[in-house]
Amino acid sequence: MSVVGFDIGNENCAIAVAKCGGIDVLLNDESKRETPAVVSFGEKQRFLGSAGAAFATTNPKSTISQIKRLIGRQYKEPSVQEDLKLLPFETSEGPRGGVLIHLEYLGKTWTFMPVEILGMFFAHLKQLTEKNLEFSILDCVIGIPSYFTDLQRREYLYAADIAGLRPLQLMHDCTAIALGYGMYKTDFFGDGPTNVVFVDIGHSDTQVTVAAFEKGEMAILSHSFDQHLGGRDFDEVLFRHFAAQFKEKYDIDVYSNTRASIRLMASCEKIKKVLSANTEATLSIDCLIDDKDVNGFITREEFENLSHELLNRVIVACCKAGEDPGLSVGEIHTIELVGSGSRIPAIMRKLTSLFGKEPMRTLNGSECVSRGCALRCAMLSPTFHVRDYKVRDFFPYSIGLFSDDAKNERRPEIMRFPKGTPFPRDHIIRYNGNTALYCQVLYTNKTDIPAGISPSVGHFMVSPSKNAGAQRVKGVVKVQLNIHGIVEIKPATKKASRKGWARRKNLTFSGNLDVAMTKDELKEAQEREQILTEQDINVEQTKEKRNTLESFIYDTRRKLSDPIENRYKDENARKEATKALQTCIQESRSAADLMPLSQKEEVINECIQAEKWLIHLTQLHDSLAKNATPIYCS
Ligand code: ATP
Ligand code: K
Ligand code: MG
Repeated sequence: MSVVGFDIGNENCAIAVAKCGGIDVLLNDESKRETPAVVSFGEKQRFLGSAGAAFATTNPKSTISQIKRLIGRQYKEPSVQEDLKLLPFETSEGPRGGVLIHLEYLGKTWTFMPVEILGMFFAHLKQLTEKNLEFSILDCVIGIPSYFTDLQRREYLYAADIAGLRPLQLMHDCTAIALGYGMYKTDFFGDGPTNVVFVDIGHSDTQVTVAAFEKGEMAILSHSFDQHLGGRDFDEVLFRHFAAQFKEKYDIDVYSNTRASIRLMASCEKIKKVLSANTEATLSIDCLIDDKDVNGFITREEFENLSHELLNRVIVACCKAGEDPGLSVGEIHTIELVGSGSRIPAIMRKLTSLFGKEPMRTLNGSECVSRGCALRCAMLSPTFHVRDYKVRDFFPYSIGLFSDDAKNERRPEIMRFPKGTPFPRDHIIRYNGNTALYCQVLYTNKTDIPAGISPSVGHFMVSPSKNAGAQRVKGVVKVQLNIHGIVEIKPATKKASRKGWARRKNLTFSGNLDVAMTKDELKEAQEREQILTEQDINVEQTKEKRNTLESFIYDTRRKLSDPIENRYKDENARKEATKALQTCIQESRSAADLMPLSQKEEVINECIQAEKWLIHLTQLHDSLAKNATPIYCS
């Protein structure tokens, strides 16, 4: 029995499973512990994860990466437009203002919502896990950035649904890290809480969380973030630097060429890594544009100067994290640095001078999120017994419920989950009346929510049901900030006002909190996922069939081409081989019947070739047999 934790990074994903013996990080098809978050649409099949990443430069228009950046966001948001500029695939505005991805696949144009692509990727992670564990899985905990909005969280749940996963919780990345940290660390618990700052710098974002640990429990004191600051921004600094240099030196405009841009960006990421271990680095790319080979050189110092502003933003995020709980640096016990984006030495230096002590790297920086999630999943799963450990998380936004009466412009506030609310959390609102109550759910502090994001979470209406007539109806409505940090509203009816009459279902409820996907869209996405998966499986099976066919042909050829004397000795073997080849051809033909047209043709052609060959050999054999004198006859 195992339960699973997924870390979904913008670049790298990790899978951890909790077993009775502890927590393991799984290896993917390439025996790596991290799987690139990529879905590539090839000529006839999709390539996911590591296999997909290989197509980033050769098939850029149909290779979808950085999907996490597009989940639950609006096409027109300026930061989305910035992201899209760097992504080579085609997009447009989709349903409800979201992003729509367009690509060519299997001879036609497809459009996918980011949630569907994420669903495909989740399905891939699920498949990798199942292959490893050799049984199927359903329950999981998935890490999410703490800055995710209601809509982004909902989209994650839909993507999981498309993939056939059941997230017991969407867990804030840093809360997962802190859980893994607190659960196993027992040495520092003295009197009162021990405050630890976790800094996670990934590919596209930075998250900073302060947690207070005590024996048997932990509480998150703050989450802060810069959702547009990660390793890729440092790559971009180098990219701009070299693009300008190459313009001057070689008179080439890298920006004008998608493939060249992708290649230069990949080289910049490489030299960024080189600069983490060396004080200088060189770059050279063959035939970047117009057959021109380019060369570049940069020192670590130059790179740090170019990155000055980015480095300061890491500090800004850390300072914000200390503001909410009102902690001074003296009250911080330790700083733990995770995420591969944090490997730039200047970051360590900056943090050391901010906190007055050097941050630690005691955690495995690329596995700690998935490990924490797996641990959490074990805690939530009834099939595991985990030592009692209390986790109190912190909701980073303030959410308010406002009565949205057309006549009343003031929109009185009905209730609020203030920033920092531990969740899951329920709030009951009482309803007593005979008219409909319209409610708006809004983020109330615009400075907290990511820039460009709509403050609206949604709206809903509660009204007396028709059979209540004109009489006043009493009821309660449960507003919940659920375990995923999503607002849910449920009517919980009590009794009607007439004495002693217990009336159930006397309130009707309608709402539009759930705008991530319509039922039809979800159904369509699930059906498409099934079709696409079948296609992938078919192609894989075709490959297998072809391999078997080829090895059969090879094998039979070897047997049939044995020296003539052996053939007479081993007439049975020859017959068997011939028969086996015939069966193989037959099987391949019937498999081909189920395949899409283009593959069918290929397999049938192979079969025809094999048949011709078989006939030729049989004839050859027969004619030889007629003319030769058997050397040995029993
Ligand atoms: P996110 O958490 O933002 O969604 P992620 O979890 O996929 O993304 P990580 O795997 O933590 O991101 O980090 C990836 C980033 O780390 C990349 O930008 C990569 O270039 C960078 N990186 C990896 N190794 C080094 C290194 N040695 N020096 C500098 N940067 C590095
Ligand atoms: K990661
Ligand atoms: Mg990450």
